[in-house]
Amino acid sequence: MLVGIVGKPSCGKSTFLNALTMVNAKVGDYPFTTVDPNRGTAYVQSTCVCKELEVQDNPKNSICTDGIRYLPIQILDVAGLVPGASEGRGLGNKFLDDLRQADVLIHVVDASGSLDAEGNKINKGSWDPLKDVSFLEEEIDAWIKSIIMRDYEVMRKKAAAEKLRFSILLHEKLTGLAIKKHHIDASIREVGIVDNDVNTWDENLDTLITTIRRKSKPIVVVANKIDQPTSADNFSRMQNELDAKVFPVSALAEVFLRTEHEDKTISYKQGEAEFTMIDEEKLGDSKKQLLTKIQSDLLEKYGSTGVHDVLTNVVFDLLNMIVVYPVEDVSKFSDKSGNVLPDAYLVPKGTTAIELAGKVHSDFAENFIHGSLAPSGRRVGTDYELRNNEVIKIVSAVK
Ligand SMILES: Nc1nc2c(ncn2[C@@H]2O[C@H](COP(=O)(O)OP(=O)(O)OP(=O)(O)O)[C@@H](O)[C@H]2O)c(=O)[nH]1
Ligand SMILES: [Mg+2]
Repeated sequence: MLVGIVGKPSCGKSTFLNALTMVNAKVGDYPFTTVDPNRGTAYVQSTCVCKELEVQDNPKNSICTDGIRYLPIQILDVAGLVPGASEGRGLGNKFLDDLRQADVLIHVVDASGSLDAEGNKINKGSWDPLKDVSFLEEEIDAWIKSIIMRDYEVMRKKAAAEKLRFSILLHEKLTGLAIKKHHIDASIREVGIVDNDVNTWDENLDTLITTIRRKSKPIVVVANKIDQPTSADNFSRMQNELDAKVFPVSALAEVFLRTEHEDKTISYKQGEAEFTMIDEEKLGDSKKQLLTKIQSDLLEKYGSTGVHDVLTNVVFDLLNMIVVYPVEDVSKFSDKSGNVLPDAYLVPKGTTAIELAGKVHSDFAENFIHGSLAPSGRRVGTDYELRNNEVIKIVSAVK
């Protein structure tokens, strides 16, 4: 799974990536600080099944601390997007091409309304952040359309001559954008296009593209810079007027708290509503004042800096993921080498035993015999739908 961070220049994308991952991507108060994308690994939290099973685990592909599993998620922070990017403005299609593989987008918006469409500083509060949301959606749609239009006539002719289904040609065209066949099929049904009637496509193409984009690259909105005085009102308007889920966030405050935690001046755990001061002398007066302000204006008001709530929501609500634990030994919950609950997999809700087998090893799906659930040992077949925190052995003919 790849999460893309998008938004106009200087809205705080790289700061948000740093807040999630602490990778130290370059941050600057001028547009296009980021040109080449920055990648990082963030960790989403889930209650580990080790607690329920009362075992001590030895995680391999994830981390477990105090009964909480931390599962790695790949995050990509790209260059800023300006209106007209799909026609080459700003860094143009480079930005968009970097996003090809993203399965979901986090749209970082400057909620304080202090940057114009191009990310230049303007008077505080003088820009309406709601406009950023529609701009971005329109740009992504225009980009997908430009890819389709390159071969639209050829596709049309081919479909008419060979009586082919449009969805198959469209999938071939869009597969490089991590757009799956089921996204296209569901969108065609929703828009009411007749798959093998070319004439019904033309008039519905724009609606179809928007529908495909919503399904294949869903967006959550981050109302960033919520620490600024002009942000609160904009945030409530965004919450009321947008279809997307909106989160109040201060990426800068999260980076500050985590840096101080690493410096051992405070004790702070990601996502929490409080911190404790450890070394007041080392902190000094100005940092102490800033911390008091963060406590009263941000943590007490919004419950946290918001950064981690966004990731949790993306993974478990928007993408509807569950966590499952494949093992080799159902009585010990271990792999071949005896590691207990070594791997935790994030899979979409509704994933079947055979689909999980394919994710663990492609040969396992082809040679699937059955699944065995732990601790009961109950046998399940190919179509068995996995539940959250299921521990399962895949039994296959492959040794
Ligand atoms: N007050 C405040 N400032 C922030 C916050 N997040 C980022 N900033 C500031 O916004 C400016 C731009 O931050 P970046 O993270 O470089 O923004 P970007 O979106 O990556 O910018 P480009 O790479 O140029 O597209 C910097 O001066 C940051 O310190 C925040 O939550 N609150
Ligand atoms: Mg950046």
